[in-house]
Amino acid sequence: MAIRTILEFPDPRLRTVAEPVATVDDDVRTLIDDMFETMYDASGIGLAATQINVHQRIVTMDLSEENNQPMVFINPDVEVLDEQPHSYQEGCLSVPGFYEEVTRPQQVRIRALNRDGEAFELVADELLAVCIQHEIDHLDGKLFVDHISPLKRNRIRSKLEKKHKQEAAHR
Ligand code: QAP
Ligand code: CO
Repeated sequence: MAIRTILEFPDPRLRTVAEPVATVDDDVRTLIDDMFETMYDASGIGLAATQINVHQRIVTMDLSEENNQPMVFINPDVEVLDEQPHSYQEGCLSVPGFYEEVTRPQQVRIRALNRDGEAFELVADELLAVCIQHEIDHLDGKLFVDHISPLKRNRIRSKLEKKHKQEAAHR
């Protein structure tokens, strides 16, 4: 297993649209293990493969307090079941240190493959509904900052660019 580097906004590679996984094989399962290790190491609750610069449609998630309920979604898709707008203060491992209210549909049905390549579906609301929509956005090259005002987004971009310059200078 390995911890991979997480890309940070405004890295243009985060704008790549990921390809569906054709076969769930051992290479895919190794990638999933690396995603969990990277996500837990960074204290995240959700990670899309896009964020580690792998452009395949894979999401890892663990919404439990104890970090003992790993969930994986391969080629995930959602169908909106309840359009009712629901707001949540979102964050992102690719936008570290920034949190903003994002409004999304309240309830969705998720269809995906598990790590054995078997199809499953489940109805999601609350944090799971927020998180899967946020992660599928990553697979489509989108970020939660695309859902907020351009003014707020540009402020976040400047602050992260400044941080990246400082990190580069100290290396
Ligand atoms: C996506 O985000 C999400 O800024 C997962 O300094 C977030 O795991 C879905 C994190 C909120 C729904 C609601 C962010 C860790 C983790 C940071 C994350 C940070 C350290 C974000
Ligand atoms: Co994110």
